[in-house]
Amino acid sequence: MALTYANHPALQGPMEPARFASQVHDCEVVGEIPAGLKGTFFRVGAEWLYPPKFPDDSPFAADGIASAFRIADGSCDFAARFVETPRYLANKAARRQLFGYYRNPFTDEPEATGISGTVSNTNIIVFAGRLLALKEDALPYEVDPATLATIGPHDFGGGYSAPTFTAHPKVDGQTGEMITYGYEAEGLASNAIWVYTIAPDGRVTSERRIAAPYLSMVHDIAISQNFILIPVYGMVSGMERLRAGKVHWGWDGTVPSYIGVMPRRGNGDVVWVAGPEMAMVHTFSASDDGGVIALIAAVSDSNPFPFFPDVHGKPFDPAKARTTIRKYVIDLARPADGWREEVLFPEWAGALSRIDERYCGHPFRYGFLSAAHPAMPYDAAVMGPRPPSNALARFDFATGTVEAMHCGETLAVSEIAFAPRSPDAPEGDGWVMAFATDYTDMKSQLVIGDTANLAAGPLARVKLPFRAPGQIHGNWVPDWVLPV
Ligand code: V55
Ligand code: FE
Repeated sequence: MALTYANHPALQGPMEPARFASQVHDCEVVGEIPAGLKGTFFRVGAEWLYPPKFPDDSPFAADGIASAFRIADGSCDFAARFVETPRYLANKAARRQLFGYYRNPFTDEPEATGISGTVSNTNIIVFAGRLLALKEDALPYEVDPATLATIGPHDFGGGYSAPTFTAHPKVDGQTGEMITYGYEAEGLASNAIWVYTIAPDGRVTSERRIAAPYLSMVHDIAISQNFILIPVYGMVSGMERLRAGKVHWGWDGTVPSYIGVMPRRGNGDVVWVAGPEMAMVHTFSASDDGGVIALIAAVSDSNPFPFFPDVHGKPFDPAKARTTIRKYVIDLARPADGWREEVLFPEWAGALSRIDERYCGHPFRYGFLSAAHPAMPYDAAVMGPRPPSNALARFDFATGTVEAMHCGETLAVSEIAFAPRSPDAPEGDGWVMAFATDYTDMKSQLVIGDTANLAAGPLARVKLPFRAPGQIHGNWVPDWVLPV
């Protein structure tokens, strides 16, 4: 069958796959990249090398493509390259899509039997000197930071024994220790979560095997000084729905949500605190004081993903998918009381929550979000009727105030990244950046601003001469972690 996107309504216009690897030496810069900004912005996104077998499949099943903006001395080089997973290589050789619905091997073509269907498209991090592209249904894929060439799956020298690894591991900002986990750790549709600590040199130092109240998407966790917080909510699956040939997840608004509270140290049990319907896909961070935990997260009232349909047939509700910044307080003396929820900045909508990572696992003051706000204008004739994320905002949780940089009326802005001004700069002081695509000329750029004056607008726009691959998550890696 000829390769075409015509019968894929979700892959038109700005969503049309940009399937090429690319390299741009010395990008055009409008404005000035700050002289002190030195490092690499690594990002990873999802691009269909071959269109999905099913036009209604989840975009989360598209192939991973890693990219890098390398910044030093006021200039920037760019490169992008597919992560060469077994699935990517098999499809490339067959010149067609061999895999079926997102994380449902029962829907794969016979030629895909025995080949991993993972796509390494969700996050990309540097840890213990290695660049790792992450997808929560498999091990990390190691990528060469200089060339973006794929090296292969990474299991921390055999110390990491779960078959799956989250896209959102947490690294303690003071000790450098990683707290990470894999869910569906005992096979497809299992409710097993295996939790690990990994030393800064990459040695696995502990493994604990727990069971979730039910199988759900455990996309992100949070850590405080003393606890690991594990959100479980109605994004559910099971062998029955997989055998029935459906996309991996469905939304069930009738099951309780939980936040699992697990001690970081020792062998204490996880306490599952229950609450009403919600989807806590991403967290900012958490802190604890005297057994009272405060967790801040980006949360929606119900299903945030239209491509994972309701299991009871309820229509998707965009209002209930709106994601806002919320605080959850749990008193461990009274876990049966559940949690107290507070919406902190109700006018700001955004799902990709970030902090100054140097404060991960410790009391923190600032959150960062690429977000939409009624006072941030956009050109509806170009962008469509839904307010796009077009502002980069820093939220002060101590004072309840927010500072924001408007990026442009015709820009769709991806996740924010924060770059500290120096290794020991005060919390939240430095630069923000985000990948964006301008819908007027369909070309991409990296927008850079200074936290000292976000309202002044971007300091620099690093311009690409094409629309670069989309992004799920990205991370700024300063030159003091990985030399440019
Ligand atoms: C998410 C993204 C994924 C995935 C599961 O944003 C959850 C949440 C890009 O892939 O596979
Ligand atoms: Fe994520």
